[in-house]
Amino acid sequence: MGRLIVVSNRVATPTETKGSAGGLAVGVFGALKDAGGVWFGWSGDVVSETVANAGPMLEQDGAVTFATVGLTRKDYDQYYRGFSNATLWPVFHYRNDIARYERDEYAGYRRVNAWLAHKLVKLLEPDDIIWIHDYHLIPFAEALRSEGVTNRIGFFLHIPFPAPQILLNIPPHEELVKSLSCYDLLGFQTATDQQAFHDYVTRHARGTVSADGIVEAFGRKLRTGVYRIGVFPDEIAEQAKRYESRQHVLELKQSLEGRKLIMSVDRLDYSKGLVERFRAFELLLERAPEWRGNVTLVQIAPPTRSDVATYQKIRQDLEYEAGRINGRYSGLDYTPIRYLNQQYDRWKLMSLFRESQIGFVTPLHDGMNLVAKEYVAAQNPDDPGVLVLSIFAGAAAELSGAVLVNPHDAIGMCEALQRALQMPLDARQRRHEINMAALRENDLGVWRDSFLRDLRSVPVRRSGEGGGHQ
Ligand code: ADQ
Repeated sequence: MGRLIVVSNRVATPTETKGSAGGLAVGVFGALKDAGGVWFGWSGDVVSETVANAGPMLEQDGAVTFATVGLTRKDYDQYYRGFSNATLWPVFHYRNDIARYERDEYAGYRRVNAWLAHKLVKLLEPDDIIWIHDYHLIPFAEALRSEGVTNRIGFFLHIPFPAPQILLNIPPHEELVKSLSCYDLLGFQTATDQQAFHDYVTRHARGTVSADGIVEAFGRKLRTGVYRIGVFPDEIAEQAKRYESRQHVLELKQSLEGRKLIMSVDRLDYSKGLVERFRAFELLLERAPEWRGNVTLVQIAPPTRSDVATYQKIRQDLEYEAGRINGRYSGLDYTPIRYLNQQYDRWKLMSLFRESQIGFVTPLHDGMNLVAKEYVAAQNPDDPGVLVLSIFAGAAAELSGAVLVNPHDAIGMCEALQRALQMPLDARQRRHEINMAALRENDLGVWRDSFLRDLRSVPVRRSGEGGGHQ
């Protein structure tokens, strides 16, 4: 079995993969440890051109090499802050209204992909398989192919793939899909995302799609599949239980004075539906006065990408909404919304989830949403909380025990909260069992292993076959 090469925009450090990191870093690292290999990507640092060109920096941990490079200010602005996060991210989350397109940023995006690929080539061995992650790196395989690399290369998209009409808003949409067709295997979070890609191929690229997901387009042939990312539910359950009587949980309990607790945890991102969520909670207090003073929403939302203008705006909007709602319904001893802009240790989050009666997860669009899965896994099976989940989270396709809501329907969300707050124990337990069974059937290991098995089974190219497997 050849080594595994993982490429992602950011590389978790060896320490992160062992401790507080989210499931993804742990899952990917597990595969790397098994096969041996390299995890390659951006270090997260902005550096001078000399330092950037001197990379990659190598750090060894057992059979895994962590290889990282810094980005220059220009590369960071064009590739990361620009095309990745001000064009691709909003459009792929159906927010054309706040997306921008700048030709020089797109050129920078392609240039950085080509530069990163060039850096990686030197670390490759002939029978390595290469797994590229996410929207920052769409042109990566094309860049590797143009350097003569014939290894198997797979790509997993962590975010939604938009319907063709939406994708057309990005002027070089065809080049992007052509770049995707240079992979041997394309993985999506849900069947809806895979279908959207197929629709683009048949309607806009004069390509064909067979029943087993094989796509032929741009003179290339590739495989597509659905690989739903998951968590390790039993590990989370164990962690949540182990930390349930720690100081932070006891303090929270004491401060709630018997009030019900609704928990929400997200990166501070406009795709997560935070403003709509606050308004639905406000509506609960407005329409059901018996809950005033008796239920608290804890929203944990650490800022991300804060140098992208649209992220500054969502932060201001939320601060305004939290202040307005708290001003309206607070008492001397009661604050309805506790809004915290902080990163928390994973184990702390899981134990807080276990303390709560509702997990309120309402993105407007989300590839999967691991918080929804973590919330379920962290519950006490003897007295589980209820997951109230947006139909626009990828996780909604699996978690049929959740109370599903449309985040654009404030009254519907308010009614769902009321229902969840009053749900009897036996109904909560039934829903929890259904959700846990779904998490166990499709855990993080299944996601990782099925993607890698499919990638390893792709026929090997002969040199000269740069384009796509035949
Ligand atoms: P994200 O948009 O980051 O991921 P999500 O799937 O919910 O969304 O993952 C967030 C992770 O960060 C979770 O593991 C969560 O516990 C952790 N986290 C969030 N807030 C935190 C905080 N305050 N402190 C500590 N940890 C925190 C992208 C896509 C998703 C897709 C994932 C994985 O947008 O749709 O599910 O990748 O593919």
